[in-house]
Amino acid sequence: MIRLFVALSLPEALCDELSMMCGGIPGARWVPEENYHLTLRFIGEVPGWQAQEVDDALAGIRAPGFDLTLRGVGTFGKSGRISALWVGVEKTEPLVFLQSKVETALQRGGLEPERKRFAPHVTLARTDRAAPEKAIAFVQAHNLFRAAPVPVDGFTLYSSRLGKEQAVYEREVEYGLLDPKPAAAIRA
Ligand code: 2AM
Repeated sequence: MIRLFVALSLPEALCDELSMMCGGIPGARWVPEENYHLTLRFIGEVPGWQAQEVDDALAGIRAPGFDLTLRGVGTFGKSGRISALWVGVEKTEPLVFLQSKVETALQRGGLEPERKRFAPHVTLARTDRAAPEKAIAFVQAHNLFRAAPVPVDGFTLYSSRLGKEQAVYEREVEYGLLDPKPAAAIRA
């Protein structure tokens, strides 16, 4: 069995920028910079034969590249507990288009439909062992964060091995996106 997910990796300079924000919350488990990513679809544990079908399905995707903009900071959690801190992502049309292509391809590859709504984010920390006030203060301090847009020209099938402290992610396969439409073609 292999644990898989489909995600966008982020350029190193952007990861550096994100990691510079991190720190100052006792008990938080910060995601190591090399693990930052934007999940398009969590797949979970599948047998080897199905991983092959997933790969075949993803390889058939045709979608244009686009610019990705990270902005804002938020939390996941419920009933007064905050489980994660993340940086938000502008939910643009080409990003949603790619995510829906991935979803359709994976269903064709035999996976059950994803029930959760797509909420694009980059997780910075797990905070279930931290004081919620500290996580809230972090959000208030960084809420105006906005990164320069970065070009996205592909997406990645990652495997994940759960470690004691942090998961170990491996880039298994990279898939290219089509050249984005030139501005002149969009105006025409
Ligand atoms: P998260 O960062 O919001 O926790 C690899 O585990 C990636 O898949 C993570 O980015 C994680 O999102 C995402 N993911 C989505 N659903 C998941 C699940 N049920 N279990 C583990 N990871 C999940």
